[in-house]
Amino acid sequence: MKKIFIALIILIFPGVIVYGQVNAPKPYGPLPSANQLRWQQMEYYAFVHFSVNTYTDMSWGFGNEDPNIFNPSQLDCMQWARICKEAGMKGIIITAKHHSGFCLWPSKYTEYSVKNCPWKNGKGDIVREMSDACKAYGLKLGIYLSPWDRNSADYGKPEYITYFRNQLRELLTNYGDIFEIWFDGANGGSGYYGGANETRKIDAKTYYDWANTYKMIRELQPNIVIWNDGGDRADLRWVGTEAGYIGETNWSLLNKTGDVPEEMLRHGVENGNAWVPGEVNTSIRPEWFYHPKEDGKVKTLPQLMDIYYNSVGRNATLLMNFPIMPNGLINEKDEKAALDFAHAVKAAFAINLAKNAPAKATNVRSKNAIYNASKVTDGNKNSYWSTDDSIKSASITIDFGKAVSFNRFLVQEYIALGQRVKAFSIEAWVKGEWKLLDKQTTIGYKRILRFPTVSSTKLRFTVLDAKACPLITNMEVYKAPQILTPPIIIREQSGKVRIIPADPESDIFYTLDGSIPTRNAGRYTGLIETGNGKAEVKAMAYNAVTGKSSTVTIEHFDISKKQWKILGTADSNVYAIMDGLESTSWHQQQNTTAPVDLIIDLGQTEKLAGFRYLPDQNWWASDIVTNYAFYISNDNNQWQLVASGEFANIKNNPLWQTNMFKPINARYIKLSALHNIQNNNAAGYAEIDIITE
Ligand code: FUL
Repeated sequence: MKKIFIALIILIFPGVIVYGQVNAPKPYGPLPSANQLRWQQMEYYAFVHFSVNTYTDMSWGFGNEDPNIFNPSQLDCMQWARICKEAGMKGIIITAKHHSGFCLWPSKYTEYSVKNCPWKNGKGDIVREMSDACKAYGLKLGIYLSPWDRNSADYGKPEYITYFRNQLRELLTNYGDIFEIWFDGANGGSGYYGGANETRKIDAKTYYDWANTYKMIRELQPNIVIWNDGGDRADLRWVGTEAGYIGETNWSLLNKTGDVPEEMLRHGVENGNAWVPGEVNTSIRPEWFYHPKEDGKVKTLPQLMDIYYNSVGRNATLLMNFPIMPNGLINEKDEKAALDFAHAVKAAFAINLAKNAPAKATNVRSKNAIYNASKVTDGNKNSYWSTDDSIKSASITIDFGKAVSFNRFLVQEYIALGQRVKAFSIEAWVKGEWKLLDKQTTIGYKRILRFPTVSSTKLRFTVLDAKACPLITNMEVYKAPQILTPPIIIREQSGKVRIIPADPESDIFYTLDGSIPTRNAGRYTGLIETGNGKAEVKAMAYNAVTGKSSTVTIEHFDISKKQWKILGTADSNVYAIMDGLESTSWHQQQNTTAPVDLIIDLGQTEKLAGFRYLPDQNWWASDIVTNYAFYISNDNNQWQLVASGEFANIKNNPLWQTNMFKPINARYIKLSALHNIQNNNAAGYAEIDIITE
């Protein structure tokens, strides 16, 4: 009886029973583990870097830092967790031990930890406080335990591996669930090593015996994912850069064994035999640890948005670092940047124009409704559109029912059954034909495309090529507001003014008469002639669609440098110091002993009242002048000293230095570099300027 009933059902509803159950797509290639899937869905989480080197302004501790310097007066892990939560992050990875070897928890196995520092009289435990704060804010906790330990006397010997595992056991046993463990690849260099003060080299491939360490980790924390740069293949991969992006083509695959050159870190390996997805790690400032000189270098909103699209939007997760200040808090500028970023992401993805929109596909697996096109707009992460096994190229058309404007497209594969799509395109129906908006390669867990705003009634998504029948679980369409960041205004040596917009889609309006620019002001279309005199330029970005304007950028420029000549060098690169661009610099040859002179012929006599110096703006910049003498002349022969002194705090804060003096007529100027930060005979400059009366 039962058999007859089933046969009847099959006859009446062939799609549902025969194909729906029997003909489900098979997994293809390596698959993510449940832990990797859960991790990927976190999308965005934080790093916090804090150690003894926070107090010495160093990137890496040497291992000999006195624990007495570690004394945060306001340490508050709740503040860190609150900011991360408000910023939309899902977890925090803390540097329980960085390369210095100093432990933020009172490890039983070393004296080099919080138990021997003044903070809380040695009774504190930052990992505990972090764990409690994460619980309070519903965040997951991750641990960074540096395999390289520049404090340990045993580093390099087998005993160290026991020590390392003992520490791991403490961290993975006493602080609740740990979602990710982070093993940095840096190791085997100079260090304190218990007083040996030497260089120790290890064989990273064999020394740590990762296989047994991994076994222990998985026993202690079955839900963890392991990140390991340089060791045995773990669950996640580095992406080859700390600048905040992964390749546009991004396979979540590598090979189980073998070296992983940068190319593979960035793009994965199309036919790799292991699932090893990418994690984009970057810092909200240039460096990982806190340095006061970076207070003016917190990443801007447009930079952070680019990082988002180039990480989460390219099938990776985003691990964003907050350096903790010596007082134990996240700096307010970093907080503001992270919250502004979160608001901008929220605003970009506020209204999904494709939600529940009717969709049609050129092929549906076995013509079965459970795989049809509507599955990509139903908001259900467990349903997906798929094609017949033989079909590796097919389209879906989403019909908005009316003209809508959009500039973002989000698409997701059902990766539980493998990453499949090799190439795809999107088109908009414009004036009776399909207009190509973008053509890309991989999708994976999530891919987001940005393109200029288009108005259309329909969108067509086409899988152009796939490893096996595509499984697409989600598509979303948005109209993201423009990011109206104020433009940058520079004056080139020619005297012409250049305005650089933060967002190429916005219009720029400017004034030269001191008035506030409105959209009735001059529209910037290219270099602006401003003559040779002083100039005051005000500019703002304007969005014609929303009618919104950015704040106004105001720049006051002194006389143009058109006639200036730098004397005493044949190096054509020297004019980088008057090109208006802060990112370019010029460094004098080190073939003289200090003072190192920079002599400029202004081309005509000017009434000088001061000068300005901007040192090289690169993070590892050298040749920054700390002590100077400034001379003027009318004949390039007789020189008169008009100012001398020190550029206070220039090392920590390498900003524009301005020095005024009693106005005086002169045609030639000489900036004499007496000392630089590294105490040798070099002098470098990003920009030089004068102030006339
Ligand atoms: C790097 C380390 O050497 C840095 O200090 C930092 O911890 C970063 C996240 O990883 O390789």
